[in-house]
Amino acid sequence: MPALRITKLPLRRPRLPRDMAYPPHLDHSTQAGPIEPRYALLINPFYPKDPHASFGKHVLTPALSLTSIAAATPEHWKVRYWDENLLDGRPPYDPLPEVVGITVHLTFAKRAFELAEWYRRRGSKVVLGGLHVLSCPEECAPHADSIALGDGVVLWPRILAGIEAGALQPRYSANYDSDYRLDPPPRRAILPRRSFLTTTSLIATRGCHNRCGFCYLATDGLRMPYRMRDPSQVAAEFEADGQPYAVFVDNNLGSNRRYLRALCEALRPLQKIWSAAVSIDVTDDPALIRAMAVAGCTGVFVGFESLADENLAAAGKRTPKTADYARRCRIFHDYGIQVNGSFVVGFDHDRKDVFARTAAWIEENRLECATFHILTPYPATPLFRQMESENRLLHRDWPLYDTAHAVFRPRNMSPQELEEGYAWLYQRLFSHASIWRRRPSGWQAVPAYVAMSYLYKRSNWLWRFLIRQHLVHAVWSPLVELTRLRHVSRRQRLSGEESCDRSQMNIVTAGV
Ligand code: B12
Ligand code: SF4
Repeated sequence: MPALRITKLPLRRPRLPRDMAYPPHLDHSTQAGPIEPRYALLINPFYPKDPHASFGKHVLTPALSLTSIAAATPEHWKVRYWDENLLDGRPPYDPLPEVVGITVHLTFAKRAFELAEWYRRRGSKVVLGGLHVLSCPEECAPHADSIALGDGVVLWPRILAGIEAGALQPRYSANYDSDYRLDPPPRRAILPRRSFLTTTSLIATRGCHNRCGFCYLATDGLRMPYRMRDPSQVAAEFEADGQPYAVFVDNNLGSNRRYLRALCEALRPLQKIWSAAVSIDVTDDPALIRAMAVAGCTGVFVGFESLADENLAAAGKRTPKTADYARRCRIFHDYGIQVNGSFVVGFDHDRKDVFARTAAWIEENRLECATFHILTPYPATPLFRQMESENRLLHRDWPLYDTAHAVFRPRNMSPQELEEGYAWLYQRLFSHASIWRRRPSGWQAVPAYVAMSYLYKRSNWLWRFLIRQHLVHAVWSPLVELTRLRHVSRRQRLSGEESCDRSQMNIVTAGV
């Protein structure tokens, strides 16, 4: 492993443009229009962007929360989607919607509450739903006319019926144990297509076979049994959205291998490409990795979390030994699938050398992309309770629980050292030297790899402009289409016994 020292790069604090740091102003003197009955406005609130990471990450693919509840909206309701992160200004208010549905995560809960107050004062009914409402209902309830705990696809029609009848309840709850196959396909037609690399966020499964103590799936009160949609439904949705590239937002598409194999069979005839999050144990079965590649998988987002077995054991993650991770990455690479590794820093067994060791490992194994997170105890998870009982939480300032800030006292370094190490990791991995070190082995693939890397990792100044001008899709399109064409032309070879080089995949593998 190359000897990388954290001091090799001078730490820079990148500039964060104002509209990436703060939400649009909500003027309290603004006169709103009249209330339009049976009009529902669905809002994804603004959250500040991490200047160390790529701004492009936030416009790869939309979350499915709002399009899923839009699909469950009765036909006599008009639905509009508004994502504040697309930098188009504040959400619309003329006419005023009869109901405003807001999705809430802890990092943007404060903004969600501000929006809720603004609309409620003017007479709209406000409904809050999403992960943070489930983990902190008592905190959210005072800010809404109604809160939705759990599956919005089940709850939203009930909520709208309550509004129509003038009998809206303050709280609605639903488990996630409905038959997933009966859910309508998310309503992607309400999305602004020019604003995302692809609007085809797909979800095939719900839940995960693991229960890591730091994961949101371990939240108290969240019961998410493993559920699957029919592979043919998923393929039909992919086809219907008309985009060449899809991103699976499943927690772990590899949780059930038999299912993944069937899904690959259904996706294969589409001649399209896709990426997905999987856990590394999926490589137990190399034939399945080949099936994924043949079905159009160009990239996987892998939650390695840590390169130390002790950390993974303490978090309760069932996973192969970390010493075997490199071999397993090669299996993806051998089938032309690029790897975006997700790493968490700040575990109890992490010392100050964790940053340099992680960077060296990523470079040695030529991971095309990597995403870093500071360990973050999400409220109502086992990790949160542990930190609380050990008196290690520094505060409960939720906007800083964004995995870019140290919100607890780490065991073997100071919070400041943890934040600096995290910043260093991004700086290192986004550096010219590191991008070059991780280039694909086949020279034909290098120009497109370099183009992708520079666009994604070194162009934050450009991303702001592209987002504001609605040029995100246009800029990615040629790279996506080139990747798809190369991939399709190589499938013949992929479906044979031999593996292939890494030269056909060049678009970034989306992941959080
Ligand atoms: C797509 C995605 C993204 C996208 C888009 C994010 C966005 N806000 O628009 C991108 C890549 C930009 C992204 C970025 C980040 N993400 Co993200 N992301 C996801 C992912 C993979 C899928 C979300 C999704 O579509 N789920 C499927 C939908 C259908 O489920 P749902 O959102 O829960 O919605 C259902 C219910 O909650 C409810 N509901 C939701 N909203 C509403 C609203 C109303 C009115 C009603 C009635 C019901 C309702 O109904 C829906 C249907 O049942 C999830 C993991 C996952 N699989 O959920 C992580 C996840 C949400 N992300 C997470 C994180 C940490 C981040 C980042 C902070 C990471 C980082 N440091 O960069 C950033 C920043 C974003 C932020 N501040 O929130 C965490 C959140 C943890 C937590 N407890 O808050 C998750 C859970 C991943 C994880 N395993 O830890 N992310
Ligand atoms: S493997 Fe990933 S999705 Fe599954 S519980 Fe662990 S962190 Fe969550």
